[in-house]
Amino acid sequence: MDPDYFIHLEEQYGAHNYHPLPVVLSKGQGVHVWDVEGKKYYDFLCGYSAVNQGHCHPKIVDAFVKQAQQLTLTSRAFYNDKLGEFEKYITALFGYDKVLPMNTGVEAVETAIKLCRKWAYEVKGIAENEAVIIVCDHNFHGRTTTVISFSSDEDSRKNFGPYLKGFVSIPYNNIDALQTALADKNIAGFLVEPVQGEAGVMVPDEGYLATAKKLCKEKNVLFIADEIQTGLCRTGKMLCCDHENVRADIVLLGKALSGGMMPVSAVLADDEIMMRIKPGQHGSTFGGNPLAAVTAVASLKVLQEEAMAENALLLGEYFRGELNKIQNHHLKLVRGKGLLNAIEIYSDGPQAAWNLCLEMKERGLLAKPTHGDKIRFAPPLCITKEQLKECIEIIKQSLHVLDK
Ligand code: IF1
Repeated sequence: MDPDYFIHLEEQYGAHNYHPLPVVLSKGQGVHVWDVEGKKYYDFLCGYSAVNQGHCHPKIVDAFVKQAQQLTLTSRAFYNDKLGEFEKYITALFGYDKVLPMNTGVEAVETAIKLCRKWAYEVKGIAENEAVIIVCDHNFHGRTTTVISFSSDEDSRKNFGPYLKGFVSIPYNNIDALQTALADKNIAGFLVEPVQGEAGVMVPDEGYLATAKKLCKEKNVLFIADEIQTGLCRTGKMLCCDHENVRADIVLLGKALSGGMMPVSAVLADDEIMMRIKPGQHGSTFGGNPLAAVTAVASLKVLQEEAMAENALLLGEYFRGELNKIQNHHLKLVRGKGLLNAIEIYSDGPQAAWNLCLEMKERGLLAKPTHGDKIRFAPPLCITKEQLKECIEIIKQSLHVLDK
């Protein structure tokens, strides 16, 4: 099939809210995707870390299909025979009293904001409507109007006002700035990405998360870890916070929680926080549906059965080591944690990174720039060392395109 036919359809009939790389995909399996002309690629974007387990993982697909033929949605007006099993499984796995199931990642973020505020008023005793949540500059937590209210990215927020109050933004990876912000008695929570993904895979200093959690505890402020992109083995541990043995007060999961099958997100917290929400005070039509519950359990089991965190840790170190050996004057730096990595290139504009991605596409590897001169590399966590070696060679050979 002619890829231009499909591109035209999206151009003609779809909102132009993305600028995709010119490739039309029709099949995915493991670390690979195929375009409509049958060309095979390594997927190094991986659904923005929603396909950690690999595309169409057979065990997840089987669980999904079996449940899809049984019962997909009951709403929470009734109980079903799959939600409780999922809730028991995930709370035991992560060590929290309760889970609140939602759908998209940003719904989990919104849920955490509501939980944090309710806890602030009803437990901490902050005056109603006065709660403030600390966020970090260059954050990405989703695209609802609440969440873009505290974005520092003009593209994400311009002309979407008026913006929601109750947030203060501080520099990321800056303990002094956090300590200063925590002096405000109305601070209810600190919402942070353990590694800033969209900002270009910004890895904080060793100890940042642990110190931040300690300072929050001292001030009775909730530490809210957005692990929607960094969680589920992506950075080499089940949760990125595990690298520093930090137990967040609220943990947000999404993306790979369903192995890329469907939107499934979850908010984990203990009873003191979670039980502040009473019946009828929060929810969503699809939140906690049996299809999502079954798919999430299968997705979490695959991550553990196939030791994907260990693989991400080892191969991430190998990947950064090999990229750092590449002698190319265009390559400014490599950074990352586990298999969440990015390169920064020297360039006089975003075109260079785009051209590099086009060249890698021609050579069989799909990746996309984030914020101009950075390219994120996040393959499925089932990738082998041999496959990664091949991909490193593709990246290395593609860099010449920057010489033009
Ligand atoms: C897009 C990237 C962006 C996230 C974190 C919450 C959410 C995300 C840490 C919201 C979503 C996605 C959104 C997608 C591109 C991608 C992304 F960093 F992963 F690359 F945008 F920054 N917290 N990230 O990363 O989850 O509601 O999307 O399920 O909007 O273009 P969502």
